[in-house]
Amino acid sequence: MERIRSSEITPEHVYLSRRRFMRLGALALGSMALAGCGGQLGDVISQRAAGDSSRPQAAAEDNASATPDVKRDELGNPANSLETISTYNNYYEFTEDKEGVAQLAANFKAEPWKVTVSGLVSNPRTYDIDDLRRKFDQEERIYRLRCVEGWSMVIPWLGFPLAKLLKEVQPKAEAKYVRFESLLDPAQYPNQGPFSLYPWPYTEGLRLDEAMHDLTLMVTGLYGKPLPNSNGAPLRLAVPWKYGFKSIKAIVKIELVAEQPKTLWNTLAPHEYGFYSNVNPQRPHPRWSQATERRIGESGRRPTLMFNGYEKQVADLYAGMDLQANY
Ligand SMILES: Nc1nc2c(c(=O)[nH]1)N[C@H]1C(S)=C(S)[C@@H](COP(=O)(O)O)O[C@H]1N2
Ligand SMILES: [Mo]
Repeated sequence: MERIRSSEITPEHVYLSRRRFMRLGALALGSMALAGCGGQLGDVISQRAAGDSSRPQAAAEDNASATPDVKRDELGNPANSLETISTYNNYYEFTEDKEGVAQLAANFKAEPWKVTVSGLVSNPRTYDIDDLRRKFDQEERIYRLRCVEGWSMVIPWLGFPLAKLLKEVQPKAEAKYVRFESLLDPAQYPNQGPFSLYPWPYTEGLRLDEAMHDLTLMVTGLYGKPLPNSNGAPLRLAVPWKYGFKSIKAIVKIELVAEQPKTLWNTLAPHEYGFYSNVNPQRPHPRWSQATERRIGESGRRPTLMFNGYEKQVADLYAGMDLQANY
């Protein structure tokens, strides 16, 4: 199991913690909240200190890079292990603690499951997860996942291009965006309780041409097996050239719409999490640099690649667009 030092990343939810702190304000809670704050500031500082200088060393024991049959992405990067991929997760419906998700998700009810595809389409449909598995050939795609927090993994997903599903429902001419919605179920998700400050359900969105791009994958599994609950079973998205939060988990609704949809992170902190959120090493997050990342399983940091290394495939989508303004 890889060792993952939390001091090297700055969580997405710090903004929210700060807001919560300001809202609560109460003196009695002051010291507690400050302790949390200090820890997060410490994280930012140590991340800065880690800097760009340290070269990534050979992939760690976990990646089994010495093993000849290890799966690799098209750049030769070894995939992370199933163990690591399924036990280091961002899944805020359960908890903000990455290493706590898997346990809380152990009894999640991922079947039966239905997903509705509706909105500006000629042929709206509701699919059972088994329909999707049967109807569309499941292919393996080994993608890099780059979290906006500054860490990354290599994951052998199993799934099918979203474009195949969208073609079946036949988007109307007015459809310009796709809106995705995750499950809302406080009985299953401890962090969807009455005191949660998140605007649940988790929502995301893509422009229609992004959604139709061949790299955009509807994911039903990984390492050739059904998707672990902690990775968003039974159905999630993988959009490898965008920051990880765009790859929404536990999808129950897909809607074709005319206007750019609101999304959870963009609603919470629009200056930090733009609608596009394409991986861009030249555009720092307001609270940290995006120039480098830590590949889980490696020591040191590696340079972050434009569009997460998928520039050749996707740059055309953004021809003529100001990528600093449209972040
Ligand atoms: N529904 C939902 N989808 C989500 C999230 C979440 O909290 N809830 N977290 C996002 C973030 S921030 C990341 S980095 C990836 C992590 O995916 P993984 O745990 O499979 O690596 O899922 C994304 N999809
Ligand atoms: Mo993330």
